[in-house]
Amino acid sequence: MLFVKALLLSVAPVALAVSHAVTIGLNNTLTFTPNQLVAAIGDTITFTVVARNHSTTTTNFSGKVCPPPPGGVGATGWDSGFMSDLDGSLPHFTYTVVDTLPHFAACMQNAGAHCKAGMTFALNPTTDQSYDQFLANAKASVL
Ligand SMILES: *[C@@H]1O[C@H](CO)[C@@H](O)[C@H](O)[C@H]1NC(C)=O
Ligand SMILES: *[C@@H]1O[C@H](CO)[C@@H](O)[C@H](O)[C@H]1NC(C)=O
Ligand SMILES: *[C@@H]1O[C@H](CO)[C@@H](O)[C@H](O)[C@H]1NC(C)=O
Ligand SMILES: [Cu+2]
Repeated sequence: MLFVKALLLSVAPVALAVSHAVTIGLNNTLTFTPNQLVAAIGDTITFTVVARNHSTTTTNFSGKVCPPPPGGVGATGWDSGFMSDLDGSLPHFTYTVVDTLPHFAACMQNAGAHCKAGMTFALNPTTDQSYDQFLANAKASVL
């Protein structure tokens, strides 16, 4: 019994990276599905555009949320650049999570119009910086 316990402890928890999938433009809408998720360091998030021409680009939680700036906000943020599915190629972009900070992203298409329409996404949002508040900030953003 003691031996079994020791054996179990020795093979104890190895955190396995999870691959998360986010769909951009489902049903030809200005959306990220899901629009928020919790992910751990080492996990990957693959964003796939399934309609039209969009981006996933980090931006500020508040203030001038839209449009997100080229290159994205934050040293550990991301910017897919424009990805067009107008040719049906289902382009995708993969981000590997490197910290536990909240990250807020939006689509930069149409000079921020998609972002302002609510095309937004949050990675590891918090109580203080919630997805719903970010969405409200995006909709209130002055282009
Ligand atoms: C897409 O369409 C399906 C089926 O009608 C619906 O269940 C889903 O909520 C829609 N999603 C979005 C983001 O429009
Ligand atoms: C995607 O959108 C960007 C920005 O509007 C534009 O420059 C680019 O030409 C578009 N791509 C396609 C294939 O239409
Ligand atoms: C984002 O916020 C930072 C810090 O407040 C600011 O310096 C920067 O200009 C903002 N960027 C945009 C695109 O609004
Ligand atoms: Cu868009």
